[in-house]
This record gives sequence, C-alpha cells and structure tokens, in this order.
Amino acid sequence: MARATVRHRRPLGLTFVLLGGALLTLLAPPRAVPSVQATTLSATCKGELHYKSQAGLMPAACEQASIVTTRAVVAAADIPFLSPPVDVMVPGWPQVAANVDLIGTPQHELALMSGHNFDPLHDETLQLLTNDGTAFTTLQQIAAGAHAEAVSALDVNLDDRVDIAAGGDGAVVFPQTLSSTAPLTQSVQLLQPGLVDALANGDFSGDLRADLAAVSPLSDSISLWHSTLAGSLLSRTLLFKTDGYSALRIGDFNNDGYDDLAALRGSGYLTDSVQIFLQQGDVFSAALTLSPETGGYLPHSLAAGDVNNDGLDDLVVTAGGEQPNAYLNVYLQGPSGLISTTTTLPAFSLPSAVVIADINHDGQNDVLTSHDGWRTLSIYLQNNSGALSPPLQVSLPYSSRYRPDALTVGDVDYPYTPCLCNGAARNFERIRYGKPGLSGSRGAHKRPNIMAASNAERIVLVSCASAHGSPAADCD
Ligand SMILES: [Ca+2]
Ligand SMILES: [Ca+2]
Ligand SMILES: [Ca+2]
Ligand SMILES: [Ca+2]
Repeated sequence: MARATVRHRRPLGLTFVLLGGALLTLLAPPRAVPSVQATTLSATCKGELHYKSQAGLMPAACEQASIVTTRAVVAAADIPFLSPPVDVMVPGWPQVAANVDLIGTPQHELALMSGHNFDPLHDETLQLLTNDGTAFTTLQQIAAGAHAEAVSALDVNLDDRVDIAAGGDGAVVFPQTLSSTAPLTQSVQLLQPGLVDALANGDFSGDLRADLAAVSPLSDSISLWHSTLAGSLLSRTLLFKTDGYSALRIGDFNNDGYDDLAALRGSGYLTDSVQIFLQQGDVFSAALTLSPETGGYLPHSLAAGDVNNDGLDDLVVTAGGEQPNAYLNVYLQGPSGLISTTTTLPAFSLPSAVVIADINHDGQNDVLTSHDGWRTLSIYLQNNSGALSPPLQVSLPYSSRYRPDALTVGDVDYPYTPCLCNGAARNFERIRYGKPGLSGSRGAHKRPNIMAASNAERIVLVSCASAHGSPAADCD
C-alpha cells in the first residue's frame, strides 16, 4: 500500500486554480508530494502547466512549445473511417458530456455540463443539444450545480425515460418529463456527503435497471443510489480513499453477470490507485487493488470493456506525464477474473479521458483517449488478433484538461436514412456502445461520433464516416 504522500487532514472547502481565465475546482487540496519537481510555470510550455502539476500533485508536465515528438498526427479526413471533425461552439465552458437518447428522435442528444467562465447566462448549466444531421441546436438549458466534474445518463425513477445525473458541488439528478421542448425538470439534490468528482451507472440492485454510483473525495466514499419508482434512494456507502480527480466505471470483472465497480484515485497515490469492488449478492467487496504504471506521475482515467474480443470485460487506465512517461495500462480478464498485472502500451503525452468503443465497425472494440493540453486524440484500433495497434492520432483544438466524462462516443447525427442492402431497404440498426456485453457487432449499422468537451467554449465532434470507408460497406 505504498502511498505517494503522507495522508493529511483535509481542510474544508474548495481549492480553486486559475487556468486560462477560468476557475477550475480541485476536489482535494494540494498536498506535498516528495517526488514532485518545481511546479512553477515553465518557459518551455506552449500552454499552461498541467493542472495537476500546478497544484503540486505531480511533476511538471505540459504541452511543450518546442519538441520533437514521435507522434504522427493525421487529419481525421485521412483516416478512412472518420469524417472531418466539426468544431461546435457552445455557450459557457463545456466540462463534461454524455450522449443520451432522451426525446425519442433517431439520433442521440448531447448533455453538456458547463463550468464557470464569467458568463452568468450560461455558466454552471446543463445544456441539452440536439443535432438534425447537419447542425446542433440547444434544446434546453437549465441551472445546474457548480464545478461540473461528472455526468451520467440513466432512468433514476423507473418511468422508462432516461434522466441526467450530474456531479460537482454535490450529486443532482434532472428527471425527464414528457415535454419534447423542455424535457428535463429542475434538479433534485441527492443527499451526498460532500463534493462529487466521479459518477457511473450500473445495476447494483439485481433488477436489471441502472443505478447510480458517486465518488465523494472529502468523505472517502462511494455512494450507491438505487433507482426506484420514488427516485434515487441511497442504498449503501463504500469506503474508497481518494485525494480527488477520481474516475469511476462499471464492468463485469469476474464474468458472473453482476456489475462491478472500478474506481480510480487521480491524485495522491503512486501505487494502489485503482480499486475493484466486486458485486456478490448484496455485498460489494474491495477484491482487488491495481497499480497502473504512471512513470512517476499520476493515473488520470479508466474505461471498462472488452478490448481483446474474448467476450470478457477488461480495464484500461490512462496515466503519466509527457512521453515517454505516458501509458495506456491494459488489464485483461482471465478465467479467474481481472488479472492484476498491467500490460503497458506507450501513449502520447498526458493521456486523460478514455473510452472503449468500436469506432471503425469491425466488430471489435477500440480504445480512444484524449490528451490534456496536447491538442490530440489517440485511437488504438483492435486488430484481428485481439491486440491493440499503435495509436492513430488526430488533432484537436486546445483544451487544458479532459476529465473522464469529457470524452464520449455515441450517435448524435444519425441520419436515419434507409440503407439499400441487396436490393432491400432497411433502417440502420442501433446498438449501444461501450457497455458490457453490447460491444459492437458485425452487421450493426451505427455511425458513432466522438465527442470531446473542450473547456474552451466548444465541443469537437469527430464523425465516423462509414463502416469500412464507403457507404456500401455499411450494408454487409
Ligand atoms: Ca426517468
Ligand atoms: Ca461481476
Ligand atoms: Ca476481454
Ligand atoms: Ca474496431
């Protein structure tokens, strides 16, 4: 249980850091880390020092102004399965995003949580965006809690309408109504102990309906909220020590059919930074602790899904600073459950938000990660042998940080045009991505979009053009 730091009593309240003109919230206060180097702004940085470096949580890292890198960034248009990125300006500073099928239209909506940017009309709001296949419009904007850190979409009151949960100052849910013009109602505050910096949803009650899990760093806990006809009901609280910048994902890590939790401590822990909680009956046991390779920096995010095409959920963890001290850690699942030994793949600098999805329609999940400050998205395609290939890299506009929920894959510009297959028109099949047991399948006609919430008044939509580079191939 080696720790990066001696644990200190946390002061109450928030810590704010001024980054690029915006106040960002740190959910845990800065603390001394013996191995940390000087964290003053570096003359070699092109932008800001990484926010965790500024806070003294890890050694200095940033996008370098002058550096020879090994990356070979290509235009999205030059990757056969991607169409050119669309840069969508939205009011406020988007921090986190969820794609969600909310109002019954063929395409998903995009739920964005905005931070503070001295824009009182749009700061600290939940914005619901729709796309008709050509452009985004704001369907609804509603006041939300401050310091958006996480967002999750699930039906919290079992009325078969998906609702939105947001984490920040606390945990709130926005129940959905039947209205097609203002589908979300005012938020309902959950009685969460302290700030919330990570959310995830999975079935924790055995009724095959999604429940909500929330990490509260100030109380070192994960709260599990069951979805019931009366709304979210607190079920249990798990001990989870974290110094903040947490991440939380759901997978079945022992293949028993029950959802388990993977929780990441994004600061304060050089080892033992990922805790696996296995669901066994009505009990969650802290069954496994993982130590992803960080290169002496910190882990940043994680994702659950099958990355070697054996039908078993695996776990990937992004960690590190600048190359070569940056990694994609892969934990595969074996016959006895998740294997605690990491396989590290080289990553480009400061890998942060990470998503598992089949982005090129070959039936095998791929891994996508954004890079804090480095204007880059990496795509690790899974090859026919079930291994992840060296990443393709696509340019993104600048964003100083991508919290785990800042990157999402879904279908928000679904064209809903029939596909002519073997002379017979049929509609595109729709499947969910990135969920256990529902990873991409051959013949499924879905055009996922990659959405990156950038803390610079925009989201970036990188669109998947077609299954195999041509519309006809969609119909195989
Ligand atoms: Ca609902
Ligand atoms: Ca399980
Ligand atoms: Ca697997
Ligand atoms: Ca794939």
